Amino acid sequence: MSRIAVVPGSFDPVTLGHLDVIERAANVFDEIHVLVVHNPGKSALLPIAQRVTLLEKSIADAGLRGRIVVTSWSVGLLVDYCTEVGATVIVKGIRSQVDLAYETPMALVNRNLAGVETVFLLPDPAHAHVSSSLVRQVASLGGDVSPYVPRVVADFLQQ
Ligand code: COD
Repeated sequence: MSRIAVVPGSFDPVTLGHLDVIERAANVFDEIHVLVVHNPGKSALLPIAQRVTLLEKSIADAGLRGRIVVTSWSVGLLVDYCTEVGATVIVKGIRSQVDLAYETPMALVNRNLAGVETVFLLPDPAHAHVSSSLVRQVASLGGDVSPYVPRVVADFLQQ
């Protein structure tokens, strides 16, 4: 039986930290669904469809191996998507104790709701300080975001 894992996020925009986690997940699981989900707690920069396009191009440019699907979800719980596609695992990237404290209650609720387990992966320390909100801030003030994001994202934000 092939193991499907969902890597969810706002990806607003995708960063090198996200890509690192997606690659690590693809090395562990048979099939990865990178899922763009609206986070109501954050004010968005990019429309969902744009985030999906930038993710697809970034994953292709990075030459990531394995079966990786990019899509979005806006009609219910994250675990509803997992059930729909037969995914048994959610993968989250953990940069710090703050991420762990934020993600742990969600992981427990997702397990209670649908029996979906959460696997936490540690990124390359080189990307551990990178976040989409930092990228949005640097870009909005005219700074160079190329050290933090895939080339296609840097080019897009520069336009
Ligand atoms: N290195 C490693 N990991 C990273 C990095 C980095 N540099 N940057 C981000 N990450 C990780 C984050 O820790 C997170 O795990 C993931 O990548 C996505 O990050 P973001 O910022 O793009 O997305 P978020 O944090 O806004 O997450 C949005 C979700 C929709 C995924 C989240 O809110 C969620 O899981 N919602 C569940 C909705 C639901 O069903 N709720 C009910 C039960 S809990």
